[in-house]
Amino acid sequence: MCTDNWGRSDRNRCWYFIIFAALLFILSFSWHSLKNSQWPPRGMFTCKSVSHSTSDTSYLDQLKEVKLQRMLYEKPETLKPPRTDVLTMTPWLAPIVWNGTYNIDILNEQFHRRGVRIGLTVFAIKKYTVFVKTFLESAEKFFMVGHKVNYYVFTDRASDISNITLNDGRHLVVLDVPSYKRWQEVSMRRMEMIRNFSRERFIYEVDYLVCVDVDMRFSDDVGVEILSNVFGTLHPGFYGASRQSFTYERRTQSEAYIAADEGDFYYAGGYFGGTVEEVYKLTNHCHEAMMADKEKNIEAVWHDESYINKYFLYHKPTKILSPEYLWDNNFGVPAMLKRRRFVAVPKNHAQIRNR
Ligand code: 5GW
Ligand code: MN
Repeated sequence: MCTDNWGRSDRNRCWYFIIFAALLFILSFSWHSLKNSQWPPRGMFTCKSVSHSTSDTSYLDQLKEVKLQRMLYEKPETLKPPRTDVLTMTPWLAPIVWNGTYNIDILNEQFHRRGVRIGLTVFAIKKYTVFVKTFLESAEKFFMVGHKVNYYVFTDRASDISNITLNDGRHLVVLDVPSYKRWQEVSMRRMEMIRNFSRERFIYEVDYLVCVDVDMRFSDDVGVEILSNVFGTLHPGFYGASRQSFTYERRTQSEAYIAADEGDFYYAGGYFGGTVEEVYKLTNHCHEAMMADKEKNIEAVWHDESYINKYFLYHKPTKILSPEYLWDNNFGVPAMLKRRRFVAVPKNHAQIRNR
């Protein structure tokens, strides 16, 4: 078309035409993309087709239906909340579990249909083996009754753990672990050990972990209402306290440091849990923070509890247990406390803690 024997004006006209055609091409694609909100427009560049499956069936077609049975219960009342005396929801929409806020029949049905397995971890190092029998016997009566439960007892004195008879679907696993000389370290090293066993064992055996102190007894139901991705428990001594009176770590050098103008709740070190994956993340984070502090020759004021509080400040729990789930009768029985489900066993500090 633009051959040499054409005149100068012909050649110019030819170039104008090419530029005009190119503009038209670009404009038409722009219009196309505006109309279809797709850029680049299909076919503009050669593009590998995105295919997730070679057949006509999708992963979604294989999903099993989890359907509840017909159940009879009182309807929830939008304008009549079951509890008005306590906070039942955090500002990040995590439920705080109090008596009266949930229907255990609905929850049991849901968790049974999923066939959920629960691991309960507890440490009995040195003389604390004396607490194991009461702990396990009371758990058989009240903890996750009717569900699959593995008790994991971490101890340095396996021969002191007597075999108690367990109900169907429940197993006792005694795990040999080292003891540490300082009691602070006995308490803090729980994080490392739960982390290690989560990776090596728990992830293959259970869906959720519940990690608690052993110097306790169950005295009322503790069921699947506590389960969630990652949960903490309100400390019985601080549920009504101000931010300033929380005993967070206040030294800026520590990994557990929390500023005076931060903090949601004061969580207890002796009761947390969640999926094995989330408990792995929590315990790994806390253990690493403790090791970083150890390098700096600093140990947080309330040991593992301080690090958990820091963790939950920046990794908000998806559920929180009220002090019904962790009580000490030294605090009396306030009106808001309708049930005492898990209560501290009084201990003779001088006798139990030496050696
Ligand atoms: C020993 C001396 C002082 C503090 C703790 C211990 C200790 C704790 C121990 O010798 N052996 C042991 O297994 N523990 C574990 O750490 C227990 O599971 C215990 O429940 C947990 C936390 O220690 P506690 O229960 O004495 O802490 P508080 O704050 O509930 O009194
Ligand atoms: Mn305790």
